[in-house]
Amino acid sequence: MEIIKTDCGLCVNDCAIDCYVEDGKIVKIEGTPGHLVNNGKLCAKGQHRVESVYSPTRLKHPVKKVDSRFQKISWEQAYDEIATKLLALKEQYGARTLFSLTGSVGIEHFEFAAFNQRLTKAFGTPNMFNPEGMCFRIRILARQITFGKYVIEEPRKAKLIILWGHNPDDSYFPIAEDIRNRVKSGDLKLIVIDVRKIPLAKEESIYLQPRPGTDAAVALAMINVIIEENLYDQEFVAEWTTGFDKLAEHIKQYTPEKAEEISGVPASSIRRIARMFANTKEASILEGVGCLQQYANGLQTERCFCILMAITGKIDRPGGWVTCPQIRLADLRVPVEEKALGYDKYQLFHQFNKTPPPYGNSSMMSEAMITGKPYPVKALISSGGNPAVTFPDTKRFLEGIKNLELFVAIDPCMTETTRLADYVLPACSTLEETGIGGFTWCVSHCEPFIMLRKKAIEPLYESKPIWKIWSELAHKMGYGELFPWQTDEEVAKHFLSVSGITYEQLLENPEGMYYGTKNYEPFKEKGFNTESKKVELYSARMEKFGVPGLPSHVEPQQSVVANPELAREYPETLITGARQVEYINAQGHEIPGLAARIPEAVAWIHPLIANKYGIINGEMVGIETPRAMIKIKAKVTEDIRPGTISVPHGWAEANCNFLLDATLRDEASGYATLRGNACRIVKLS
Ligand SMILES: Nc1nc2c(c(=O)[nH]1)N[C@H]1C(S)=C(S)[C@@H](COP(=O)(O)OP(=O)(O)OC[C@H]3O[C@@H](n4cnc5c(=O)[nH]c(N)nc54)[C@H](O)[C@@H]3O)O[C@H]1N2
Ligand SMILES: Nc1nc2c(c(=O)[nH]1)N[C@H]1C(S)=C(S)[C@@H](COP(=O)(O)OP(=O)(O)OC[C@H]3O[C@@H](n4cnc5c(=O)[nH]c(N)nc54)[C@H](O)[C@@H]3O)O[C@H]1N2
Ligand code: SF4
Ligand SMILES: [Mo]
Repeated sequence: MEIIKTDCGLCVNDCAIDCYVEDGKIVKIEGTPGHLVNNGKLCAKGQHRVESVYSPTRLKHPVKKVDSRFQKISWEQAYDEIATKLLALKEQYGARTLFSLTGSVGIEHFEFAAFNQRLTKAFGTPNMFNPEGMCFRIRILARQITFGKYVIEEPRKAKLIILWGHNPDDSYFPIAEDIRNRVKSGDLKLIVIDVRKIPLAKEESIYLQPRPGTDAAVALAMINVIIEENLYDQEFVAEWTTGFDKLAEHIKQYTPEKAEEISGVPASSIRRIARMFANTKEASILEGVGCLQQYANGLQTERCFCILMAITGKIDRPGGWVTCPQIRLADLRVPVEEKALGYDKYQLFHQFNKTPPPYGNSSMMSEAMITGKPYPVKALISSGGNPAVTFPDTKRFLEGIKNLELFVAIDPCMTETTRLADYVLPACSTLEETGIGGFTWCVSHCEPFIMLRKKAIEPLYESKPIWKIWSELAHKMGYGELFPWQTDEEVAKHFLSVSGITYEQLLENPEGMYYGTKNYEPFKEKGFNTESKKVELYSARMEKFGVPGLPSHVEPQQSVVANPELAREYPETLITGARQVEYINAQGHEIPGLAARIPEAVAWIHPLIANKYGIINGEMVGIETPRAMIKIKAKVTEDIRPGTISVPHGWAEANCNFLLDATLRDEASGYATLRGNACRIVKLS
């Protein structure tokens, strides 16, 4: 039996695994013992990784829809027909008529997004959509605005962590384990700010439960306390920040009492945590990856966190938010003149950095497909995502794709989205191709560490690596010279060619290797990468794009305060998408071992609210918003704020995205509001 050391590749945690292969078949997967990322452990999904590779939903060959039924076709025929149709549509409507959409896999698999971008840009369309246009890109942007770079959390060195809208037990288990162990041993103090009483809030911790979408008010009041009580790092603020006076003036209105009125968090608790946070040198805000950004005030909430970290002197210092060198990999993008959807409307998002993000605003995608404005959209290629379940405002997405003349879906599995397509192309899973994996600089590991994601078995059935699918299609479309690579190895070598490390080095280090070292306080040598070379507490550049240079509290559009009339009909507040460790977004539901653990979607409802509607635990209920109603099982629990209903995402049969309205957005970034919406419960029996 051969053991291949690679990374799980199912989610951004990039856990290291040992893949046991016998006669070309994976027979067992274990966590790599002692590995820096996951220390030999796997989450529930990782434990069932073999079943996900051999899932009964795997696509075996390309198919084409004829008279509403899928017919098997050859790769050759699929490429020929798709290429011919795309070029004809370009001729008729212009290149922008093609939208390309990748899901979360397009973020986590480097090659995936890069090849997609290369082909769409060669075609001439700027319109690629990606969860980055609704997931964590604006958290990066807020940090770039403030610090001129993306500094990241270093939680393993922190002595105090504010876990803010983040439940790593479900979404980032390796860091949850570290937090739990260190809280137990007394090495770490923990503050949890969450609408739900998450498992870590039940450890030794301070737990605060704000009204959904009011976190900025709490953070602003913390800044108020820290400034009023002179708890800030005076030396750092004087030497390394700009705009402090403006901030001090602006913040006066946000007293803890005012924040209590807005958020429901007691003023005394805000004072207490502000003091603890300011007085602990090695302290960090560790927030949800997408969560708090997916509110009406998403970008500015992140700015509040940036300011809190900065004025207390926690930037580029151990345990705070630090600079972790990012590996440089070859850039495959081809320049394109046209501007992506949303470029003019959400200028800060698109135009703040010299290089615009390679994404359009996902929240505007369905609208454009439906209305044909600003231009007709006639083709969509969806890969590594399941937008029919995961994109907000499902009804409008389904309406939009009816207007397409060509819909191609690429995925290893048959999903709710691939079923809607005209052509479906089978991609192999990450355990069937070699590529760059194991990025640990990005989320909660904070190490300049990389490993090769190695092929354990040959692509199953007729499936192919995603880069190859894009390349072969490109050759058919006449862009062949831009895609000279023939093998996984050649592609990986090309990406690494500018990185300073070689493919061979990665092979020699099968469990991964460091490619650099972290330096603390690099600003002492070079300053910060902003125009002023300092941390910009107040940002004049934001104002240039029509966005306030200092953050304020902004109510969710449909909250009781913002829209009391609506609240009379829909008095509760919906939050969606709290993660579940068993599933990754909409993936994994077909795996028996996982389905046995959580067989169906459940909505969390506080007993007080359940009583109001006469609902008992386990009863099927309707959750209704002005957009739609879904049926889901009630979980009556005291672990959620009264008046807030939490519905998970990724469940096709109880799809919370039917409930959402993608035209409700964060005005600074164009991100759709995935939480804080008005809802009510409907008793069904
Ligand atoms: N209401 C609500 N909606 C949300 C969210 C929320 O919190 N609330 N969260 C949003 C966020 S943050 C995100 S990131 C999105 C995620 O949304 P998606 O990315 O659309 O969700 P997934 O179900 O992970 O879809 C990934 C797809 O990739 C396929 N896949 C897996 N591995 C591979 C591979 O190796 N190669 C290829 N080609 N394909 C592969 C899987 O089969 C699956 O169909 O959902 C968003 N939607
Ligand atoms: N197992 C698993 N892991 C995943 C994923 C998955 O689907 N499954 N998805 C991956 C992806 S794409 C992403 S983006 C990340 C998401 O990761 P995170 O964004 O960190 O999501 P969660 O860990 O669910 O934590 C969000 C928490 O925020 C709380 N919350 C909701 N609204 C508010 C609010 O207004 N204020 C406060 N203070 N708290 C609030 C919720 O109750 C929940 O506990 O996870 C990634 N990891
Ligand atoms: S957290 Fe689970 S799914 Fe994600 S990489 Fe690790 S084992 Fe795989
Ligand atoms: Mo995400």
